[in-house]
This record gives sequence, C-alpha cells and structure tokens, in this order.
Amino acid sequence: MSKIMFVGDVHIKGVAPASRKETPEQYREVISNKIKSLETICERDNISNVIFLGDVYDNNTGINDELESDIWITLTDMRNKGIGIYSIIGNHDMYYNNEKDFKVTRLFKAFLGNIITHLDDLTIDGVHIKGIDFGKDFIQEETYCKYSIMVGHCFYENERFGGTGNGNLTDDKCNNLGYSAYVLGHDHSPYPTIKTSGYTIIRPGSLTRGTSKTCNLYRKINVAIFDTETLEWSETEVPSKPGNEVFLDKVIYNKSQTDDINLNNLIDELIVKKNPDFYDFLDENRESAKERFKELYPEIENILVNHCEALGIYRKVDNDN
Ligand SMILES: [Mn+2]
Repeated sequence: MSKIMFVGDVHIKGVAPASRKETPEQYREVISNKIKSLETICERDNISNVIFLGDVYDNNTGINDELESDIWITLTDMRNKGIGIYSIIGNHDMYYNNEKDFKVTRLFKAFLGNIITHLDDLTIDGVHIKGIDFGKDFIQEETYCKYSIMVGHCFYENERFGGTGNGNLTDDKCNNLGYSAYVLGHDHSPYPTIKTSGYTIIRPGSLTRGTSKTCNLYRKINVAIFDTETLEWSETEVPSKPGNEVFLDKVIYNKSQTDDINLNNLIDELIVKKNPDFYDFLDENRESAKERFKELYPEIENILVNHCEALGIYRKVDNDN
C-alpha cells in the first residue's frame, strides 16, 4: 500500500510573471526549489508516485535550458529512488495549444527521455488512474477496481468563465463517467475538496503563483495526497514565501484600484463572445491602457492573457518555419 501525490500546474518558465518581484535567475531558483521540495516531501512521507496535473511547462513564455536540466536532475533522482513520475498534457505544455507541434515541446522530450511518463492508464495497489489530456474526451470508467481516479486538465462546473465542452467537467458528467474521484489541474486556484455521495473532486491549485490575485496573496501551496490503503485524501503543504514577499509592492498596495477595472465586464466583452481579435484589441489599446492604469497595466494584461489562454484563445503565430 502506498501514497500518491498529485501536483497542480507548475508552469516552468524562464522568467517571473509580471506581478512578481524576482529577477529571472531568482525565479528559476524558486521553481527549481519547488521541485526539490516535492522530492523532500516524498521521502519524508513515504510517497511512491507523483502525478502532475498538466501544464508542467509554460512553453509559450520560454524556458531556460539550465533550469530544465536542474529539474530533470531532481526528477531523475526521484526516479532512481523508485518514485514514479507521471503527467497528463496541459494546454501550456503545447505551444499555443497546437497539438501538431507537440514533438518540439519540453514535455514531449521529458516523456521521450523517460524523465516523466505520460499518464494514460495506471493501476497502483488496485487503484485505477486514468489520465485525460487537455481538450480530450473524458473516458468512462470501465474497470472494476476498488477505487478509480480520473486526472484531467479542465475546469469544474465553471461555465460562467468560459468552461465549455471538454474544458468543463460537470456533476452530470462525473455521475456518468463513474470514477470515484476526479483530480483536476488547469484552474490555478485551490478549492476545498468536494465530496458527494458518488464521487470526490480534488483541485489542489497551481504549484506556482503567477498572478497576485487575492487568493494568491494569502494562500498556502498544497499538493493532494491519496492513500491507496485507506482510500482517503489529504493535503500537504509545500514550503513557500508569504504573498507579500513575492509580489510587487505596487501591485499589492494598489489592490483596491484593480476592483475599479471591472474585469467581469471586460471578460464579457472580450472573452465570452470569443472575439478572435482579442490580441489585436490588446495591441491597439496597450498605450492608452498603460496611461490609464500605469504600473498596474502589466498585471492586468497578464490576467487577461492568462484567462484567454485558459479558455484556449491564443495569439496567432506565424507557422512558416
Ligand atoms: Mn492550463
């Protein structure tokens, strides 16, 4: 019998998100140390498998080679100690959500190099675990294991903020699919465990804090732990600095001003209608928006772009080469 750790979006990238204080070098150290913390927790708590919930990498923003090597060193060390490392594919593990080019991504190389195993079907101590990559059809549970877990990269009951189709798991779908538990990445906010008579929903939240939205200012970083013997879920904290030490002061200090921006209206106009020209709009209005929002602007653009990307709306890129 053993314990399995589930880790939310890591978003490995070469530079800090706009809202954070760190220099690129410092931020890379933060990420590298987070992965090392996972190793420490696995050893301390006798955890034999780690499953990433997708968006291990943030391919769109650029990754530093040295950082990637540091992470591979830690993950290889874990594998050498007998710890299994698995992941599904998130939208940011691809370039601009483009499945066709998955072969050039960091996660593909990690799969190929046997650093991370692509999670498809896995059975540990009689517990069936099914991985569903971003955007793929959910697959009905058909094994007769004592407990079954679907691992997905999608929202849960979040139609209001753009979760549609395979991007949104609903209670109806959970009932029909028939798993004992659903563990989801993609949504970076952590949520309390939801337990119905039929199933359990686990959303640990992202391992890194990309935006200084209120929940990130105050939250702790957790990973979810499943015990294959007791079939119980728990949370374990991953060491992190308090929000006010990692986010830029001006962002925190001016927090109340961001309330005036009315993101809901912006989102209604720009995103729910799935305006394909969102990025044109952003580019055309950047200068006037900077004048209006001053030093808050990078954070605002960050939130909007993250939101669009979470919904699968990406900046068009030239695919000539
Ligand atoms: Mn995602």
